[in-house]
Amino acid sequence: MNFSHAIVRPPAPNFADGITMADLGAPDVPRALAEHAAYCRALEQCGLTLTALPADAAHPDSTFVEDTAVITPHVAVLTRPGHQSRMGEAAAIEPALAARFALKQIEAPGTVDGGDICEAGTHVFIGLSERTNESGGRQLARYLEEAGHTTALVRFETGPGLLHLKSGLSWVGGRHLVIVDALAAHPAFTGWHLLRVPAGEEYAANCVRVNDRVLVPMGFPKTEALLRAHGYDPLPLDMSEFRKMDGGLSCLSLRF
Ligand code: CIR
Repeated sequence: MNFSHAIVRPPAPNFADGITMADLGAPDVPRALAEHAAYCRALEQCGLTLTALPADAAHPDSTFVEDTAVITPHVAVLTRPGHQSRMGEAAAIEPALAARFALKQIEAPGTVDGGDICEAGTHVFIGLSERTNESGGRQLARYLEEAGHTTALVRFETGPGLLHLKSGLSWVGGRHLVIVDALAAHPAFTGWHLLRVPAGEEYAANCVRVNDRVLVPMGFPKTEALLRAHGYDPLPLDMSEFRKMDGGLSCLSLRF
């Protein structure tokens, strides 16, 4: 949660051609660009230095940079995204990451989307989903454990609003996990203090602790109140256009 840098990539003009299960209409690209700019300013306000990569129209979902890598203080792993249309995003971001990190790599037949990986201090939850398969999850777990992390595999059912594990789960500090009801009964979360997002506010379960603040999507007052009640300082951001493409706050940056 203590970060000094982030890598971001603005949405490309063909952002609306990306993959989505959400039934919220097509995103407005100029508005998405404005929301992305506000997101970048918020990260800077939290003390981060940003590296902004150029928009990549070869991959309409490429603004969701989080899916291409898993970066912890101890290891950096280039993923192999689980949807055919997104696989090339890993190669596209590799030079920017290889300049900073000695990269490990997920190999075929493994697939991993970074959105399925939730760091909680030294412990890491690895979601097994329609994007992250067992081979990918196990390869990643090995890299993480070799670097000193503990890991837990969390198999879950993809569904509307739950594309990735982190669509419904965030670690905000200490033993606190923000979580949707659909995930809360999984044994991997036994012993953790679960902050369950109120019904109707499931989208707000994707929030991001960045230094002293917790970035939260705008428009979910009960979740903001829940966070405040536990001592956190929420920073709401408009995510309307990214939500239309199944994206959340965490997906828009790689933080380290
Ligand atoms: C996709 O379906 O892959 C994109 N439209 C959304 C990816 C969101 N990424 C994330 O939650 N980490």
